[in-house]
Amino acid sequence: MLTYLTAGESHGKALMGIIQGLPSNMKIDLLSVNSALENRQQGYGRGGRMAIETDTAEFIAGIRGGFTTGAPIGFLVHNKDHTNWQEIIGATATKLDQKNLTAVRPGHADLAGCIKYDHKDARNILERASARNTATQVVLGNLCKQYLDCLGVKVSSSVVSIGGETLDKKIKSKIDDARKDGDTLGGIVSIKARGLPAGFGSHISPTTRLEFTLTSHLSAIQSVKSVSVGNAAGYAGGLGSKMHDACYIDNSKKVIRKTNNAGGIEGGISNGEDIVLQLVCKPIPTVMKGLDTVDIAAKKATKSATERSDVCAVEAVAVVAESVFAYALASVVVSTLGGDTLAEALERMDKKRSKANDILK
Ligand code: EPS
Repeated sequence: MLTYLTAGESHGKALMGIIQGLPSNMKIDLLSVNSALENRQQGYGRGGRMAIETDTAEFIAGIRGGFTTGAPIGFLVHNKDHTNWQEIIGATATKLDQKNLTAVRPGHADLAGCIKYDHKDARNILERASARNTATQVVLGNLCKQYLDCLGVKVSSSVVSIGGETLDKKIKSKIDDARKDGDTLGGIVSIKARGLPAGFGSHISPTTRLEFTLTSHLSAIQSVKSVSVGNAAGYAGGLGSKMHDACYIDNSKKVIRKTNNAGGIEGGISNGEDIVLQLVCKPIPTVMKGLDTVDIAAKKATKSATERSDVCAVEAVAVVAESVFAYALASVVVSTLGGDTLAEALERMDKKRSKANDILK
């Protein structure tokens, strides 16, 4: 079983993560982990924090001499900005009345979190709710991506649109306008896995369906409000005779398709086509021009608080989504193939692949 746990506050000393269940003897490309972290920091519309941080993973367990040992992999991502927050965030912090946030931001966890955990200062909520934690998901997701890569499965992502625009130039000017106007933007991200053979996930129970695992993890990313599989919008208006992906036989007696509206999943099981999902991301909830809200300390109407923030983080979400997707897919692959070592997983993956290719032979 593949599991992970993360901890850390946005302005705490460091973010941390542990992932357990990856096989032994897998070579880890540490540069790939750090370049994924760097990619997460990029994108037009990111805020001032990204100029402060140079996110890198410090591995402290489970990798020896560049190879996994089979033990839990533990790591830290240090927050450089913590030097400015030492007395405000942390176990020994004393200045608990500084940087309070009481004019709760609609769209953020501030209000619901304060109600749930009985806080009067949303700082206690937002530090953990912040998308800063996605750095840990990028680290562990990149390890999963490398695992899938070893097994011949390639995971990728792309930005489909931002603020309704699809062309780079229009996107940039839309982000510039939003920044000038003290506003924020969301968008759509697409993710894909190529090379996954048929037979992962199962129709036998709702929770064993591949969509269950993939969409539940993806929909829990901070800004994500919907996750769809394949050509969901097309299904809404299309005819069954046109929308379902007809099967044909090629010269080498393999089953092939000419379309992939199903996004590579039928009956909760991978069918050998690319796994394709789309995510809709909301605009960042810290809106500089302020939204109508309430101050939970002063108990009166006001405008929402403004923290330093991003105007648009959709490009970063693509990197995060790719990582979370890699984890979710790897968790299904690990459960299906098992294997303590990478060699065992590889042998079982080969068998799965030949089984799918040989159905007509
Ligand atoms: C983020 C770090 C945060 C924000 C952003 C994501 O840093 P700071 O709060 O110090 O500016 O830039 O978080 C949010 C937009 C949010 O709503 O929490 C990061 O590392 O990605």
